[in-house]
Amino acid sequence: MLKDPVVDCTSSRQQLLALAGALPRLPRVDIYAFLEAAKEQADKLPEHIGRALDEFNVGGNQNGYLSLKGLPVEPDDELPPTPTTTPPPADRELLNMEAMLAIVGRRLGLHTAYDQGYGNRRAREVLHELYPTPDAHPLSGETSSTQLEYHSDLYHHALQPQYIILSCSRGDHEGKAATLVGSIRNALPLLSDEVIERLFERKFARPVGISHGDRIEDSSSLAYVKPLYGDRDDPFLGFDRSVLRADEQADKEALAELDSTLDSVAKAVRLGAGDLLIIDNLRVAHARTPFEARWDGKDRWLHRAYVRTAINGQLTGGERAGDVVEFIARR
Ligand SMILES: O=C(O)CCC(=O)C(=O)O
Ligand SMILES: [Fe+2]
Repeated sequence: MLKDPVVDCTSSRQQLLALAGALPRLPRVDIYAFLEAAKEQADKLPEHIGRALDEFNVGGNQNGYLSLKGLPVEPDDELPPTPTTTPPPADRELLNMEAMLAIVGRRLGLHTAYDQGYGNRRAREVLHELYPTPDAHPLSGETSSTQLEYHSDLYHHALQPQYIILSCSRGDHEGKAATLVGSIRNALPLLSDEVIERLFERKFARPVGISHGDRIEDSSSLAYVKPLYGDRDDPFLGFDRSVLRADEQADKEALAELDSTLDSVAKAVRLGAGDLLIIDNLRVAHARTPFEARWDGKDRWLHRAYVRTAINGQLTGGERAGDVVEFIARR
């Protein structure tokens, strides 16, 4: 039976605040120490939350995400204005939803920063911020008025992280922004055998210099990805509607069918203040619908981190939460 992928945390508010209160106040000053402290608190999570995370961590679920609601976000007037530049200053005090991102992530695995292959400084941070900007690159999470198309994060990296965690300090004003999660477990039965075969066998070029949140578009360096890989009956997925290159007509059609099928099965998650979303980045592609930014200091504000687990060769021993992984192109 399909379990409801939503965990209501409202009743655990005080306990969660106590866990957050035990973390260092300045997370960015010593990220290793911060995430080590988060690990200690992760072991003390309220039972029903810890159990839901542990179960999800064993083999995921059908829809490819788990959402936590009712986490102890600050009252809106106690939050700083939504940022307009990143990364935040190293002396910015810990926010409750950053604490939740850290503690939940440490229950699941190791927070990790990724060099994306072209010197993007922001990518080397472990704790990311997502907020709309007026002149956002069309493929970046800083967009607002346009749809952010289906993609997996860092699928061109050989050590692609299993989880993307998004936690929300502020939702968008109108509650319109939806994160769409299209699970390969739901899409696979709807794809033709011929398309599945092609998506397993063909390698598609992915220019390394194009990334969400970066403006450098050097296409001289390429990674190669198979959109489906692993277990034929329960495959992993690595996909980007906007960026993967196909020359042959049949390849283009296979990618288009994958895209529309993921969209047809996608679930919409609207992140509001106090919500946290764990995306199984190896089994889904995600997108975000357009919304209206007002640039009034109260725009949508998410915190994000990537988490590695022992799945699919991501860890070989000796890794720590807080590491920065150098770029290794998928081939
Ligand atoms: O804003 C969202 O809900 C998702 C953003 C995203 O997918 C990204 O930044 O890569
Ligand atoms: Fe993304």
